[in-house]
Amino acid sequence: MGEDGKSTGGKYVEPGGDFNRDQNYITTRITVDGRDGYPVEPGRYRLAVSRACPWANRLIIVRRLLGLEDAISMAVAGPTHDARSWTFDLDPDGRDPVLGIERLQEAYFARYPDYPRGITVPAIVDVPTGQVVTNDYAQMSLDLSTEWTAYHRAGAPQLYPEHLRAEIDKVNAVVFADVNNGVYRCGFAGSQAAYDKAYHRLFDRLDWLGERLTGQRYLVGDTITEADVRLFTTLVRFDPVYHGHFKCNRQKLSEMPVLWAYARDLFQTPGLGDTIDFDHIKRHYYEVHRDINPAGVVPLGPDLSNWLTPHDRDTLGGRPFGDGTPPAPHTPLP
Ligand SMILES: N[C@@H](CCC(=O)N[C@@H](CS)C(=O)NCC(=O)O)C(=O)O
Repeated sequence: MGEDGKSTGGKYVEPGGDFNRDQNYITTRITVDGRDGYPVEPGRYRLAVSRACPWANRLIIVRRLLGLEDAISMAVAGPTHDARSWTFDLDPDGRDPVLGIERLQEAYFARYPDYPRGITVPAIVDVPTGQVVTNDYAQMSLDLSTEWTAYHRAGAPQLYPEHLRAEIDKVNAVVFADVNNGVYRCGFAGSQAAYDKAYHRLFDRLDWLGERLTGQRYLVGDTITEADVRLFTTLVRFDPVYHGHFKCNRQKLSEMPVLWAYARDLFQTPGLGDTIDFDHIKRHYYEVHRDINPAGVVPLGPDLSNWLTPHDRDTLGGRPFGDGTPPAPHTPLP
């Protein structure tokens, strides 16, 4: 929270100009044994997201790939927000129909009346009490894979298989630092030196990822894992937002052949591309970040029809869902 009570989403710029992300989360976990007071229980929890947000997008994808739609319902906030953060303005009367609230802030304050940090998505809310359980997005998606197994659909893929966890964790750590958060570090840099450093760090890592993905279809092993989901939600925002708005402009994604084909392959895989709403994505960043885009003008481009062009990544082998199956077509999200 900023000094004026404005939610900052846990972001601030240090005196030297470096962007810093507040990584203190509500770390309560929903587990099979309920050790934090919140046992896995179908129908009890509601996942609050915005389709604009890359961190929330991961949860939307993982929930869908694992077939947890009936076990965990979803509240979808609109793409933009004001100083008090996310609102349920897509719902007919501006209220989430299950939680009965207009703002996600209400669920945070129900748990912690003086909650001092950003009101962020994704968050999981305990429906009976209306309280936020967790906003720890990284742990949340791993827990959907490992704690909610009893409610996975038949044919759900293994997104965090035990034998690959160490490697997935390693890749996730560098992808978070240099790419997922790296684009923000470029966009919110408060000095030339901080921007230069962030830019090189981002593109060096993208080069590294491009090399890694030249001979293999997915980041770890031969199936889609949590690591691919995390990289995908940043890549899909690259050309419409990060290239311009965040000045990540050495190349567009569509000018980096390997990463571009990799991203298109994932985009065209059921459960990934069908969660993407480019309009929400663009409106969120360009309208909300008035500090770096004061007029709030949303660019009309780029032309995004290129996402559906052939990628030829299947020639590398790989089995997107391993021994599992793709998710069924879904009801479109709001
Ligand atoms: N809380 C996480 C990720 C979630 C996050 O930053 N979500 C953004 C949207 S992409 C948000 O909810 N911002 C709310 C705000 O700025 O008020 C973090 O900051 O590392």
